[in-house]
Amino acid sequence: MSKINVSVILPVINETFSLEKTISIILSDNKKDILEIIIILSKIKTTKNALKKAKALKDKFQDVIKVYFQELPFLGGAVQKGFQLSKGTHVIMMASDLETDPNDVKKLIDLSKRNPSSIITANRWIKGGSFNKYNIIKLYLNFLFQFILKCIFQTKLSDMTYGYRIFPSKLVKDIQWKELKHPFLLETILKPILMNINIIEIPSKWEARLEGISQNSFIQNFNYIKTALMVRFFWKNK
Ligand SMILES: Nc1nc2c(ncn2[C@@H]2O[C@H](COP(=O)(O)OP(=O)(O)OP(=O)(O)O)[C@@H](O)[C@H]2O)c(=O)[nH]1
Ligand SMILES: [Mg+2]
Repeated sequence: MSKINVSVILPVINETFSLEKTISIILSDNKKDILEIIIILSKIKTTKNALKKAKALKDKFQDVIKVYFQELPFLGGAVQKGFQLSKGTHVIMMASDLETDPNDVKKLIDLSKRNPSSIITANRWIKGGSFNKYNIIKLYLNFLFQFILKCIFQTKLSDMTYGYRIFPSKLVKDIQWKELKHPFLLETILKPILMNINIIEIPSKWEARLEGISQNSFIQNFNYIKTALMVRFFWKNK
């Protein structure tokens, strides 16, 4: 078992109690392993209430919570800022809207200790995983898209669009990222696949958010196809 310490990146737009619950579960389950929780806010889009909540949480957990504003726009821009700032040996990418179940952080960290150079990624499609209140059309399209990705990337992974994973920090700092919007979540697994990084899956239960709305419109989901094709056919690791 390796000694690791973890930076958790939490992008925030309109989450208040969801952000608080996410943090309280992460800290109560993993206090010893968490080096820092990096909250990334948008100066333009983050709501007043979410900003207030983030600041209050930072005051409450001064030794572990850090709050920053993103420079590049959108979700990809926010997470990329978190990657740059992270000081841990490993970094967790997840959401603050409770759609990425914070109870699974412990499993991600435990597996990462045993496999420190691997990526451990959450999967809603394998046994033990599920979708609760997911849009039915999106569910079918998601299944079909995972199948296409499996074929073109020659991989056994079956949930490449779910942005809930732990990475060795050095890996995410070394890769040059391109996407700024939601397809960034997909880019963070496709590039490591092409680099032959070992990737381990754990089942996870997706649950629709109870507050705020997603920043991803239905039509934007089709941009994931472009990302997949660009990475597969035009990306070269430096
Ligand atoms: N700082 C920051 N956070 C963001 C941005 N876009 C999304 N987020 C946060 O990132 C997390 C995931 O984004 P969502 O918009 O919920 O998208 P999603 O659930 O991954 O995507 P869908 O399942 O397609 O709705 C949420 O906690 C958002 O508040 C952004 O531009 N800046
Ligand atoms: Mg969400």
